Amino acid sequence: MPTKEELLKAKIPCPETGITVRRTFCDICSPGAHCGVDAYVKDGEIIKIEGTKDHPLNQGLLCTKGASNRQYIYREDRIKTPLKRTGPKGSGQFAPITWEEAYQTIAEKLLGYRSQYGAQSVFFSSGYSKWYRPFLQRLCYSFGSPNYGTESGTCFTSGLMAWETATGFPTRPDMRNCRLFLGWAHNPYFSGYLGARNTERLKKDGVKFIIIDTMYTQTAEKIADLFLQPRPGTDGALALAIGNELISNDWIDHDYIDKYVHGFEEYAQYCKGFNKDNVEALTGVPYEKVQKAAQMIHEYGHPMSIRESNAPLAHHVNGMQNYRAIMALSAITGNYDRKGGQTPSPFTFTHQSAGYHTLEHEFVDEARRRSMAVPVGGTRFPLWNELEKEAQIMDLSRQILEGTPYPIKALLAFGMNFRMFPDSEHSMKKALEELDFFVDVDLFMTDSSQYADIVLPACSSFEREEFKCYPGGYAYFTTPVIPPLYESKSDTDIMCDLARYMKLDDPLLTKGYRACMEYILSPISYTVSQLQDADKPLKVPEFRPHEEYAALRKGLLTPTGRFELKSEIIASHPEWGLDPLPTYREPLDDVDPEVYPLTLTEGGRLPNALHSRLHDVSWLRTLHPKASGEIHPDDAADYDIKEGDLMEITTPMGSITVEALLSKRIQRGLVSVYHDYREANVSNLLNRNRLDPYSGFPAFRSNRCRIAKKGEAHE
Ligand SMILES: Nc1nc2c(c(=O)[nH]1)N[C@H]1C(S)=C(S)[C@@H](COP(=O)(O)OP(=O)(O)OC[C@H]3O[C@@H](n4cnc5c(=O)[nH]c(N)nc54)[C@H](O)[C@@H]3O)O[C@H]1N2
Ligand SMILES: Nc1nc2c(c(=O)[nH]1)N[C@H]1C(S)=C(S)[C@@H](COP(=O)(O)OP(=O)(O)OC[C@H]3O[C@@H](n4cnc5c(=O)[nH]c(N)nc54)[C@H](O)[C@@H]3O)O[C@H]1N2
Ligand SMILES: [Mo]
Repeated sequence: MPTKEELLKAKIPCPETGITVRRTFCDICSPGAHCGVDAYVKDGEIIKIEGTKDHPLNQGLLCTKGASNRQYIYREDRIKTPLKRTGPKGSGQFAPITWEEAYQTIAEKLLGYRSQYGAQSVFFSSGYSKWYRPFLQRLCYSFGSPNYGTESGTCFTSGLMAWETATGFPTRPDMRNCRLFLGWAHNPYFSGYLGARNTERLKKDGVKFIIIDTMYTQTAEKIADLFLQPRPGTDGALALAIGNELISNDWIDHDYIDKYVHGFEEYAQYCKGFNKDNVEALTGVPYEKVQKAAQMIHEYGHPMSIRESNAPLAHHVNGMQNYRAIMALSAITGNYDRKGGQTPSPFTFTHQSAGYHTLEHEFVDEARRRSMAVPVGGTRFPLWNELEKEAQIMDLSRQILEGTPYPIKALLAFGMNFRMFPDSEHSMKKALEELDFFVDVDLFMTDSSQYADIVLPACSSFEREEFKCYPGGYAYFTTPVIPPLYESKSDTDIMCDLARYMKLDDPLLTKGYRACMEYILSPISYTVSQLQDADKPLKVPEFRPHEEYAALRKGLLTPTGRFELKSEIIASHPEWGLDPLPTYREPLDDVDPEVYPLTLTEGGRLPNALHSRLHDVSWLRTLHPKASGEIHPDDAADYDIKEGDLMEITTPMGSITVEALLSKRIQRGLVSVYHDYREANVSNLLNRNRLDPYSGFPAFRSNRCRIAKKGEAHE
């Protein structure tokens, strides 16, 4: 028999050790994942974690980020109590206050701005976290402000808008049932490890892969049957050329187009402009590869599933139009609303499609008022405003600093990272300095929190209860595995408390998280307690799998009821100056190419990092310790730069210095920099006005730059 010490050392859960295993999930990365976690708890502390073996998503696996959860949640800079700022902004001088004082102050201030400047002068924002969003949105609308805006205004919404324009539905690839997978900017080895596992499984099952990426990635190397390497932001021209090739070879689905597609003739005509004479000059991809792609789509593309990755395709001044040009391939080959193609997937909860309905949208919409002002960004980005009816957060700093069309006085932020914004120093950081009142709710004391008037401590997913849905009809309701650390609270409790302190006329929100979730989940058979008792995701009886052609036959949610290659929403608003067809324009600005001969792409994902939140977690930081920039060895040779040298990258907006990494995976002429490093903030190199006029998205992935050697590797 092992001794108690041995059992403790091996962290064995049993009565002798007092260790218990409790279940929750990791919420560090994308809302789509949230892998199941078994937390080993002793005396209220998490001493070990493992992936949950019978979790339907991760089946026991965890990635590097997930495996570092203990270091993440026990970070030294966790905010311990509510704080109020006592020194100048940015000085780091704060004093602890009680929750009571914090709530009283916030309520008094926000209500004061509401009566003096109107409810729209208060902005309610969210960073990358998604789990609480319907609550924040409802809080905002119940307060009377139209200004709810989130990080999705740089991430996900451009792709969503492209689908809404064409079909009216959010849409996802039915990868599991396809014969050909078109992975457009798809490198799950870095950005979603479960996607990499699924991709490898399909490859073994004989699925064919076309991978289109600006870099020769692990996915290109291991998976691709055909690899195309365009220059950043030229994907629209490439997709239109593939469309042209499919049409001129008559490799399209005429019956499907006749019945379900709108604007084909005009689209086909427009595609003719992208052909063997210009495609290589426009995109860098040899025409033979375009032909080969079209041929593979013809041979294997029934069904064909396309994954257009939201961020790298959207992060260009022409991003949404490029995305629409790629989607068009699904329509002309008859793959939309088809098994193994791309399927309409209405959201179940917080941007996730799980195949059943909840009352999330009712929960938000019933608090929305008709008379509210135009949200921030609504005038500048009219298509966004038409489709999303939320604020486009990319226009927030401008409106704070300029005060037009109306002043923004206060910001209630859940997770604010000013480095998320282009030209951060002069945009969002400056705006935080200028704001009259800024409340930041976060787990950690961040560089942005330094500018807050009040800072509130949020707890992690291990310390709260939370609802989550998963594809395939699953519903999961966690229970806290440890109590909230220090005086931290769950974000949704903070929102509901604030609704009470401000005495908002919202009988549901003021009842708290549980009551709201019971309402939101009322269409499903399980109660919140039943879901919690199960301790793992349950399959909901109301789950309805995708039914081929159902949406097409019923009529899509577009003005014509068809898949609109030519958008009638855009056509009916000529004053917007936007094109109804997925037209193409060059992604780079007109900065002098003689002075800035290279292209800067930034924000590629790293397996060990997630935006700003993991660079301070030491296990993960050691995997990529320095801010770096990747270049092709031949470009490096031109500038006498060697691996590890210090390299200065300059754009018209400024310079940063990073470590040079040489890689043949990157194409010549391109410099790729990872983002959110405090000591080398690449966002500062970007022009904050280089935004996609369709979506308002910034051009993180295509800018002109130049480089210079700044020092030798050993310095
Ligand atoms: N330069 C550059 N900028 C980018 C991008 C890029 O590629 N390059 N990508 C864009 C994209 S796609 C995205 S998604 C965004 C990322 O958006 P960001 O909002 O920058 O993402 P994070 O840094 O992960 O999180 C922001 C803050 O939320 C806090 N936080 C974490 N969990 C919680 C929680 O449960 N509650 C609360 N209240 N706070 C929490 C974190 O500690 C952090 O301070 O950045 C965008 N900006
Ligand atoms: N480890 C980790 N995972 C993450 C995140 C993270 O920060 N870290 N962030 C999450 C978030 S918020 C998001 S939005 C997703 C993003 O997820 P992804 O889109 O998968 O991530 P990226 O690495 O930005 O881009 C994928 C590929 O697109 C290529 N690419 C870049 N620009 C272009 C282009 O113009 N055209 C083409 N064809 N390819 C291009 C890149 O070389 C890269 O290989 O990742 C999520 N997953
Ligand atoms: Mo994102």
